[in-house]
Amino acid sequence: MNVQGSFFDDGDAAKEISLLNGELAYYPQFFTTVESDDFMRILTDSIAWKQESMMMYGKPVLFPRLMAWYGDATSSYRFAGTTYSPESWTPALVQIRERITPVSGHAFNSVLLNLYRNGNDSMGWHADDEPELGPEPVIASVNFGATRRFMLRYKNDHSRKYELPLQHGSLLIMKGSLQTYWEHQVPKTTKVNTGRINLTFRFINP
Ligand SMILES: O=C(O)CCC(=O)C(=O)O
Repeated sequence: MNVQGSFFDDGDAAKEISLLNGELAYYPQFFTTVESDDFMRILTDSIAWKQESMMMYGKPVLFPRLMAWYGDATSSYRFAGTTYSPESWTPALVQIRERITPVSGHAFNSVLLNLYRNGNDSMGWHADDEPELGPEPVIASVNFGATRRFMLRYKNDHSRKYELPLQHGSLLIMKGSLQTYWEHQVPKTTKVNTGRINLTFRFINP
């Protein structure tokens, strides 16, 4: 695979990454290990996880992961053909949001949570470019649990790629025109047998 850039060996310093037509900021140890262990446990136990499905060729197909949608009452979100109404913010989600808001320089009114039970769970290529997110959305992605590969590819030239290992306690901010020009995925892997929770904080235009 032609990976154009990655920083598996770059240590734990925060980084700003400028891609062609897209910006990322990565904070590998945004939360301490103790905080991250606590959030992993609390979110696993307290979130209303569901295995949702989408229609493909007239048949329901289960998403290969568990999901949940939380936020302000006004922040319904439509993706993959279904409109999701938010559950109310929990104390842990409010705490995480308060920590990431000043760094992101952006207000968030909702969060999509994904629980990857092991390496067999995944998310396919897509961009977070739904109209209710606006033209250049700032999306803050928080990660707890197993490290998984976060891969990006340029929409008009799939040989242009980038990838990051999103580790326990990390924060990744996606911004600028990233969602217009790039897609991302979390592929399956046989190397991971443990769970991972990803939270993407968003602002939905009511
Ligand atoms: O799990 C991840 O890191 C990716 C999540 C994602 O792509 C999304 O929520 O749109």
